[in-house]
Amino acid sequence: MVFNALQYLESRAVAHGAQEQWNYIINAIEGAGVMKMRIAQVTGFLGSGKTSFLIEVAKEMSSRGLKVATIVNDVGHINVDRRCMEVHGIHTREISGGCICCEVQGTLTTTVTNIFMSFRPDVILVEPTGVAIPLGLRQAAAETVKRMPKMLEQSPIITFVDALRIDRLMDNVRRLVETQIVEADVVLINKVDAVDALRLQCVTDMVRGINPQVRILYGSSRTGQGVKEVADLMVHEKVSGQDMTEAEDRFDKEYGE
Ligand SMILES: Nc1nc2c(ncn2[C@@H]2O[C@H](COP(=O)(O)OP(=O)(O)O)[C@@H](O)[C@H]2O)c(=O)[nH]1
Ligand SMILES: [Mg+2]
Repeated sequence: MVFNALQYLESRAVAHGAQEQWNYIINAIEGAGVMKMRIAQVTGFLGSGKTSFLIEVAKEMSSRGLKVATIVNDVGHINVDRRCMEVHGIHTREISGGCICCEVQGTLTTTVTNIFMSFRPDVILVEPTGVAIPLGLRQAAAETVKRMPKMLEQSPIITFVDALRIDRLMDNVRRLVETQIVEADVVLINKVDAVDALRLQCVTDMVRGINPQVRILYGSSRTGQGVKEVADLMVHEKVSGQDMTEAEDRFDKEYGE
């Protein structure tokens, strides 16, 4: 509703040659602290604890008076994640038929726009399939933001690393796990309740070996560790603007013909 009205007013302003005045008004609204809706995406292999953690993050945000919605994306048939989220009273939409980081990138824009129009949350949490890579997610969200730049903003992309299973994953799907870590804005080493200090150090070293600069957080949906930090980061920080060209070149080199 608000968006429709703003879009209409902008078109009228442009038609009357008043774009400059319009920009002034919009800047004033933004300056007054009206928060843009956040698109906050995570990635990480199936089972790394994304859904469990996002439920806690959504609860934390709600307790701060923020309105939260989620988008879950599944290539499979029955979306368990959607049910999990809805059981906790979280407004959830589903994207199926492929991964939003590649095959159905455009669907993200439509889904985000629909949620924005109907529910107007402060934050949309996006859980893609376990094989999504940050570059594709960043591109998909960038396309969406481009449609409504005054209304939307992209939060940093968080890659979940399962402290319990990372070794096994490195044996079986090394390239995917490495790409998810290399392209992340932030890595969340998850399920720290279930590992000891030595193990945690090993996992941290492994992540650092793959991406020496990346910011690392530690999390557990069981103890609540990291939940507040992640909520803060999703609400207040912007996507790092990692050089997409560099990532795209690397992608072409690794996956191209
Ligand atoms: N020990 C432990 N197990 C967790 C934690 N979070 C999730 N799990 C378990 O990991 C499994 C996968 O969790 P889920 O949230 O569905 O992962 P997703 O596939 O990444 O969404 C489930 O069996 C959860 O109970 C955690 O913080 N600690
Ligand atoms: Mg899940």
